Amino acid sequence: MSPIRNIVILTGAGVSAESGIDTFRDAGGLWEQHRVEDVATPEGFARDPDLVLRFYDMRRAAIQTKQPNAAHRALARLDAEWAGELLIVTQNVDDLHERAGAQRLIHMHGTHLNAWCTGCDTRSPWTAPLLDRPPCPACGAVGHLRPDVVWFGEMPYRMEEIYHAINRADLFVSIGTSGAVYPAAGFVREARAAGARTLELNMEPSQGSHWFDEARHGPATWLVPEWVE
Ligand code: BV8
Repeated sequence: MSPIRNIVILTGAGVSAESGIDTFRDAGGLWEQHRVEDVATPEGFARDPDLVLRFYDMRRAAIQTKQPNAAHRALARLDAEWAGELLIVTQNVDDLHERAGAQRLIHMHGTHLNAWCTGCDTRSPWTAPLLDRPPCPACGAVGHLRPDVVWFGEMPYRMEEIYHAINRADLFVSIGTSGAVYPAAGFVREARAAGARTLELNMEPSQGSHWFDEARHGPATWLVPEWVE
């Protein structure tokens, strides 16, 4: 078995579940009678901006009250100590990976930490509600701020860097994701094609479980520290 030098780790909502942040599909993915696919889309935003801004204001406020858990901390420790290449690609918009100390991190679906002004195309650090249409800190325009998250039909961030890392990986680990959303759900196949070994750590088999060389099922706060040690 060739030595492991380069690692890519994909995380999803399951890695933050034990911090008290709701996942998308465990609770049936329903929120105020809307599925995340309906709310997290440009069409949904155009149709009912208040509903979408309220959805994100609620989640941003909830995230601010949560703490990283043992899984985030174990990944941050691995990131700090791993001498080879390592990249954590998270689908999550919470900032628990960085608050646990992770550095080599990409938020492919954006982050709740910023607001994006579609007027001047600037992303600004943001913690307040967007529902009452505050002015953009950069250009002062009102009514152009949206959450800096990637909705369905929008291009995820930094895909070139992600595929570059996957193509160099010796090990690909998927943690706490249902494998329901692409392109993230396809990364395991890219990793296999690049010759990487693949491992799934999840509460239950994901939709792509059969693509993994190995799968361990249970809570992330047990599986991840055990795997990192
Ligand atoms: C794009 C916004 C192209 C931010 C999100 C048909 C076939 C294939 C693809 C498509 C298709 N039709 C449409 C598409 C594309 C679409 C897609 O994949 N749709 C799906 C529904 C079929 N994808 C897109 O549109 C993407 N963009 O393709 O662009 C393009 C190309 C060129 C130019 C322009 C565009 C964009 C996708 C991003 C959408 N945005 N969120 C936010 O609000 O957060 S997606 C949303 O779901 C979240 O961001 C999250 O990242 C994502 C996946 O959810 P998970 O993280 O996996 O969470 P989930 O609840 O599903 O699962 C949790 C898991 O954890 C479970 O397995 C559970 O068992 C486990 N778990 C729970 N507790 C624990 C645990 N595990 C361990 N321990 C625990 N304690």
